[in-house]
Amino acid sequence: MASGTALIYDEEMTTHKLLWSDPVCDIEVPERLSSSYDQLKRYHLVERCVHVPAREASQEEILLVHSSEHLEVAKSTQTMNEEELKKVSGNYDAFFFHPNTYCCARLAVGATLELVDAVMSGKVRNGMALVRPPGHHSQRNAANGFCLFNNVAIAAEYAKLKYGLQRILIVDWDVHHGQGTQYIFEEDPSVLYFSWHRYEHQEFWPSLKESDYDAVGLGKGKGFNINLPWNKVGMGNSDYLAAFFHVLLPMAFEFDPELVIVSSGYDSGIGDPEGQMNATPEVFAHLTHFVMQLANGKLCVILEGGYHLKSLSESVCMTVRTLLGDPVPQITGEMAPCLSAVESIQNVRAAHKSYWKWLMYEDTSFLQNLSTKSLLLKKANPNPSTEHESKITNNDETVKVERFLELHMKNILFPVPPIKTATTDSRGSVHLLPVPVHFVKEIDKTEIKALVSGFYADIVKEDKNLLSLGSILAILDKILKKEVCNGIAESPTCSVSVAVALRHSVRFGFQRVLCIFVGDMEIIPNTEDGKILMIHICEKEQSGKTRSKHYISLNWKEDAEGNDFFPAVLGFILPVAYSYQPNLTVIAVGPNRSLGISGISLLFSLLQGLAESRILAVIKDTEINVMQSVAKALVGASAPQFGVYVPPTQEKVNKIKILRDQFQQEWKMLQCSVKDGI
Ligand code: X5A
Ligand code: ZN
Repeated sequence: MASGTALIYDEEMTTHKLLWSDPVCDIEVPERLSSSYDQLKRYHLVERCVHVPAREASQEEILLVHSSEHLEVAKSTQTMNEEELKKVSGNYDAFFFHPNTYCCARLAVGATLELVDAVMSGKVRNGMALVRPPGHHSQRNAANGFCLFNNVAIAAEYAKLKYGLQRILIVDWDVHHGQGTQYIFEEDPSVLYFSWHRYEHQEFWPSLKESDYDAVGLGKGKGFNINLPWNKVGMGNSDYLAAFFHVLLPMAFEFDPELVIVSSGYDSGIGDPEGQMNATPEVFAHLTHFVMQLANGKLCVILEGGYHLKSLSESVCMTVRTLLGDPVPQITGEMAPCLSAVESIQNVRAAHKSYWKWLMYEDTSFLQNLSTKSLLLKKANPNPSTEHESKITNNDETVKVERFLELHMKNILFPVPPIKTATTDSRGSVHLLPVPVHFVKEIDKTEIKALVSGFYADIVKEDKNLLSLGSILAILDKILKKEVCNGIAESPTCSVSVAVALRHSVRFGFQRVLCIFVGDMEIIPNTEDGKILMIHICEKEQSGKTRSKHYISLNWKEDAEGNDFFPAVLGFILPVAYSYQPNLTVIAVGPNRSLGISGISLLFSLLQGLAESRILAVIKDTEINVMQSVAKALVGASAPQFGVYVPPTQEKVNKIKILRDQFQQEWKMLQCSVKDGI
């Protein structure tokens, strides 16, 4: 199993620069690369990565995507004087040539291909390439939008050719539409292209009709082009996460890529003069964490845009930290997507209904009114920023964001524990893990009795229970003290142990603990004070439970043929969990569980995005066959194993829809359509 994270950076790519005055192009500066790299050094991330040298791509490699005419023009600029350079540059929409541009662009492509090789050969698990010029606007025969060669598109063609790949996912989280990439793969079903972008009803550059949600691909490629247009500026963390939960991730898991390439622009982050969005750097840790769950972790992240140097470099660091497997920082801000975002999400889901199995039962009866609706919204709201408070327009704002980020990053950075996972040393299976695991010494009996005094006193009378409680509390203490990130314990009395652990966490001072029960268990703790949110996944209908937003019963039996749990986790559990923002997640696996190992692994892998990745796993002693998989998911040492994707039945899709309707007022990240009067 591949491990390690590659980092590709070559100072040579800072030599490409604008030689004359051009207010459109002057934000694409060499410092974008050097300041990102400096910040990576400051966080000691460079030394933790595997250095992979860049190389110049060959002409044949560039011709995988581009015409020979385009290549020849680019080549000819090497010997031009400033006046000639300016003239050729003028042939394109937003591009500038420097005598060294051709060399840099070949290095940018070559760096991207080297990263693909490092990941595909298993030399590393994943990696990032810091490149200039960027690529995603570049087309077969034209430079465009600061891009000369389409680095990511060439990499996808290269991976298909060299490694025989049949399914590649390109995630373009740059704030601009990668129309170049769309054109290149429009008819190609082997490349799934996802892009969100500032659109403002076609007002924003490049102002193309084909950037809208109804451009789904052509011919055989129908359904493999996903456009999520943002019709307002100021989109933030919750809008981006909602887009992942309700659009990208379900499609991506159904597509089941063999490799993921990210067109990683950070102009979608706060402070960027182009994007004017509000997402803070830590959101990129979450986005990265999610795409790491695909393609067995094979992930190449390639820099595209990003023009606010501080925002850019902090976001790059967030991405690289996450690639390295560090805990995911807590997301900040109110967790509710804005109305305009929900409208866009609803539209793209409707547009793709006939191409994706998980969407086939979507209700699209609202569709006939859609276009008029958009027009009405547009007219009624001529100022695109009215829904969002902050809009960054000038230099003052840029400096303000710099100061904000300086403080903000101090608040969200936390020491990384040297050891990620704690367990007790009673079970052989966990010892097989290839990474350091902290073996916790059990707390002595009098100490436990003191800890649980006052509640559940009768339970601790039995010696066996006492011992198991002791180990759980010992592990929990390590998590609470941030000595470890997560932990696993087995228990003969699962629900009681969890009850004690929850109590203990709340007494420690946690305001919100998310508790997921898998299996038939009696659920002891009360949830009235809102400090605990329970999600109970079980086969049998749980009757007699009070209807409370803090107790949710999800009746689900995983399909025997494979994993059909994806839509439930992405479309329900994660949105609820992200709305809640827990300080700790406790996952208990008990008897008669209706989820198989693949469903449970999925749960553990994806919930690590919450609570700074703090998870306590309590496994009933009869279920220890899931231990190994849970431990693997928690230490993050191996690729995620979620089993074969099986589309959910109509009954199951309806189940999610009913729950969503029931809870979306309370847990707002569930919202993915506007028709129910939100
Ligand atoms: C790579 C990228 C933006 C071009 C904007 C032109 N290009 N107005 O972010
Ligand atoms: Zn961009």
